Amino acid sequence: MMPAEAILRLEVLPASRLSSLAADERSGVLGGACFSHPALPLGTADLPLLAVDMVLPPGEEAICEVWHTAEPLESGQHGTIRYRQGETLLFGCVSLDEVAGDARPPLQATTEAAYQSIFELLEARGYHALRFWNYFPAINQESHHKERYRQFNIGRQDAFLAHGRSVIGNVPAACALGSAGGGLHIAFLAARAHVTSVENPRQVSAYHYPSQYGPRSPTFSRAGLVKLGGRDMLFISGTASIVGHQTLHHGDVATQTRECLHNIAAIVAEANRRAPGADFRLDNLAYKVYVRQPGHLVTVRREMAQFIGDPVSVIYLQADVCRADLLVEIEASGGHAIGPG
Ligand code: 3EB
Repeated sequence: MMPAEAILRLEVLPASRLSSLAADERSGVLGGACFSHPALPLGTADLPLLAVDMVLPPGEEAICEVWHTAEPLESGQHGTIRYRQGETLLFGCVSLDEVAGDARPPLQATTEAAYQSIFELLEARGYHALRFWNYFPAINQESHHKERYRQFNIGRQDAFLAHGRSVIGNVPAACALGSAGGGLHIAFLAARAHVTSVENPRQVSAYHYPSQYGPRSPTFSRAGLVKLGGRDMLFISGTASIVGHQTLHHGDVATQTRECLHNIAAIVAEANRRAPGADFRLDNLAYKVYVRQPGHLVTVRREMAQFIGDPVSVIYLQADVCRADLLVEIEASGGHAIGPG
């Protein structure tokens, strides 16, 4: 008998293979994101695939993260959001130019509008946000007397507040990285299931960061835990070399990488405590690693191998991280199937 297709599967594949996905494979694609420099015209308007301008390691091809599901799917559009939904899962993406409409910085206004529109969609269809991926250029640059990451945080939090959502506690997992160009890009995964936020006992919750990091704390949890198709799945937010609320190991990428991995290990332990049957382990997660300086890649790869061994899936990208003193950020997910179908 053929094994039943998993309710959620992550496949990492070269962008060049996207166009040759067979019709039966395409029908099961929930959505995803492709990374290349410059961003590729994907020619997949029927699927919510985000095209992000991000630099890959030397010699590496444009790469896509594609989420597949066994659920029958339908595509749709809500304003500028492209999405695809099944009975229990929804994936959406939106790419917007930053436009000034009023006195607010354009990035802040665009972020708030994008999140408001996403929340409208999720509320109308009864899905809970599980994981957001946020990408926009010049994340550490200042404009309108404020760092752009801080502008983003204000816009995001205002959208949560406008929709009567809590900005502490049960908030979605996320990451926010600097892209090499383009506008504001957001992808999100949502489920018709209860989502549990997981925090890291080694870190102050990001939504409680003190105001020295910005007038509004970032609205994200350290991880989201959800049970889908009888399986526990874990979505770990972008994780950096932060203990308490402080950046550790300034200028030392090897130690920062190890601190990231200690933090991920702590989140995994916390998730296993909440979902005792799950058995999340560092070596059965799929990783995405964002390295600020291309010259640090060799060191980060070595530290990853030393700490984890041979993880089932890793993507390396070059991106600016949301604090100028952070050299590396690592995200991960597990519990879903990983690899080609
Ligand atoms: C940190 O822990 C590092 O603003 O959505 C990690 C994950 C970070 C998500 C976000 C930011 C975000 O504060 C930065």
